[in-house]
Amino acid sequence: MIRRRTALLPLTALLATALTALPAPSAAAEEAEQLRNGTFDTATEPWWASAGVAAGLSDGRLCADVPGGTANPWDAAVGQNDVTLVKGETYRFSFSATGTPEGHAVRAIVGRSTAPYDTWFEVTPQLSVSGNSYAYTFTSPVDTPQAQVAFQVGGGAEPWRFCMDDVSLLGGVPPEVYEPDTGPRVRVNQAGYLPAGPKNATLVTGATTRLPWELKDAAGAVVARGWTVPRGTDASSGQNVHSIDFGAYRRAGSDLTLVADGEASRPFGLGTAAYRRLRTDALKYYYTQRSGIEIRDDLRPGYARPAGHVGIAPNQGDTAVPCQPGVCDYTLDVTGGWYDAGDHGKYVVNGGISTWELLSTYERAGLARTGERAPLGDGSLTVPESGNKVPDILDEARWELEFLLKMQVPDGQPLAGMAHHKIHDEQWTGLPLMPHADPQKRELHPPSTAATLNLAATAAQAARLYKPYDARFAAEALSAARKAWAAALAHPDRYASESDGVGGGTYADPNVTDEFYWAAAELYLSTGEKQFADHVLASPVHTADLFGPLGFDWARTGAAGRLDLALVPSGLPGRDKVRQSVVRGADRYLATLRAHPYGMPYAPDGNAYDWGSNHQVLNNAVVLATAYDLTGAARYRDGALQAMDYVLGRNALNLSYVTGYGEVSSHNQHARWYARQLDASQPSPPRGTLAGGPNSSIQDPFAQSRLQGCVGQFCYIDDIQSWSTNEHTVNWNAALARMASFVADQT
Ligand code: 9MR
Repeated sequence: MIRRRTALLPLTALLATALTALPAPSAAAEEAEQLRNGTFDTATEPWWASAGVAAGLSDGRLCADVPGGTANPWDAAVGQNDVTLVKGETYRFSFSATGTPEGHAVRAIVGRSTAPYDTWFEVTPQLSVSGNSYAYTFTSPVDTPQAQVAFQVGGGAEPWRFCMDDVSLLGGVPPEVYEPDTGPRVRVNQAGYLPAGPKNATLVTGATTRLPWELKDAAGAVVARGWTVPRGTDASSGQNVHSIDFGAYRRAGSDLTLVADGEASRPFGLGTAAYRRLRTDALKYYYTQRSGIEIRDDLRPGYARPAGHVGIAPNQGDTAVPCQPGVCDYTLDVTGGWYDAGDHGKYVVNGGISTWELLSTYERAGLARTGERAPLGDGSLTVPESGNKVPDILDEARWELEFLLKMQVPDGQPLAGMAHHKIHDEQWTGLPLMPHADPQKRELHPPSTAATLNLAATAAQAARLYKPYDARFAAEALSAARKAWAAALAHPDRYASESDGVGGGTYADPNVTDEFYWAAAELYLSTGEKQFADHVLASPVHTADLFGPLGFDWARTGAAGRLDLALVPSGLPGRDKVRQSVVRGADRYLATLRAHPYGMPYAPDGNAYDWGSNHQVLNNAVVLATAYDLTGAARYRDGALQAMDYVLGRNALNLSYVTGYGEVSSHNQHARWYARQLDASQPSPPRGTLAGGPNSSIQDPFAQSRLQGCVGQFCYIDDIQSWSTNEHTVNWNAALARMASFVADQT
């Protein structure tokens, strides 16, 4: 819900939400129109129309006859160039428009008028024949004299007519204040609690002394009661809060509510079924992310689509992908794998940690006292390979592994054995865009040491896990891992460039000591060879504290090695110390969680929430879960379970960050092919898709225009344009899958 600054601010005094942290409106810049001739009284100049679009003056408006049969919105457009934008200045972009016949939408953008055509603001409103006025506010992330305002009208099968008038881009306006609709002030895990597990909630209130609470069943009868515990001001939200512990109530049920301070929470259940479903859904997410294969409607109703990037026009790949100019003179078939996120890129760094976390979900299930492999087994995920007698989770991970192997530089080429860092489009594409409809040139980017070690680590891990099912594949993976390891040793400092971020993400990581450690650990666990044990024992990472506030992720992979060395049996000298280090890390996360009124094992320095913070919370929970697996001490299991509460609704926004779980959940994640917010014919992301979550750096213009000055948990918006707070990715969902599997195993 978006309201203007003049809106009443109910409860703000006591909620002390992000609003109070907003900077005072800057000494108002003069409001100034940036567009020329937006009224079309006598002419259409200096507006342009793209080839094939007949545009002209009509009743004091600009009207354009749009041809049918184009593929993408930007294939037909009208616009104006040479617009100046000032970084940090807020603009009101407004226009009126009609579309004839009914049913068309326009993609209105403010972006760069030259390559790489960055888009700084975009909206895609539905048009009507009778006409509407539209107005939006955004803050420019750049200084440039070369912006354009464009109305993209392509992508339709049939010709239609677009008319517009009163087009304005007014600079110097006050930023718009976004006030999230956070619903009832009692915050619970909306997906539910385990009957035998901990049950905690958070109350947002102005009260500073304890208040009574009641737990009500579906019929409204009070089944438990108690007192809140005042916790003061929570740094992660700026709110005054109390915590509620109703763990003594253990009867399974649905539609319970927790009532305190005159407010009833969103409904929740006490049961185990939701977590068994979540384990499956979080893993099923990967099939619809697959590249190079048709997605079947019988397997994922509503998500069918043609195979992406298999060399059928307008796709240009991925069957024979060249390098970026000057990088290599061969092409590679790199079909397959998972698309990384909402984009069509495929990245070895990030594919690696994602594959590891799925493989480790399976590996843990076979090693831990509460682990169960059957729910991950053949037929569990309804993928095309179901029925092949191989656990479905391994079939899914293999889809990515095969791609990772294809990214290895072939024998006889310079840097043979290394892995290309990534493959993606030459330019960023707009939204929505189905994978098979992506017309961009695809390119291989230079090999990197980090990618090579991601390949070595995951292929080595695969070698031990696939052996019972496919000895040939296991052997092939191991030899690729060895080759990659040798290549990384020979080229230990080839880093992906921080500036190689056009058309895809950089995933640049200037420190690969941790990747060396992780790869050596996996190679050791699969081969038992001394050379790898020696590397592990000599690495500074082996004794470093890896369990800091932010936790582990695609760039900080030491923990992947450490957790596996702790969990997977081996003869590593000093293995007890390794296990103790994980338990010590878990103790730290437990202390964080207990001090946190929202009960989460995440309190980043300076309250600076990281990109993808939801998965950082979950990865910290993985450390707690592993400590439980290692020690059997219930406090670690309970800590891991509590971390899930945060992700599933016990948070400042009162929102479940997992699509389809809880009464109110994220469902507009930044996505090119689950883009329902932009195109009603597309689906929302599938059930079990995790949103990235609060990100204090709010890198995208949409978030910048809505969330300036946000505090911690409030740096999030469930809008498809907010790629820095609301994307979905294969690595984030892997953390969700691993935790969902752990929780389901506790039933
Ligand atoms: O999550 C990634 C974040 O940690 C990085 O800082 C950023 C820049 O490399 O990229 C993020 O990942 C994005 C990737 O680059 C491209 N696909 C979508 C990913 C999620 O936004």
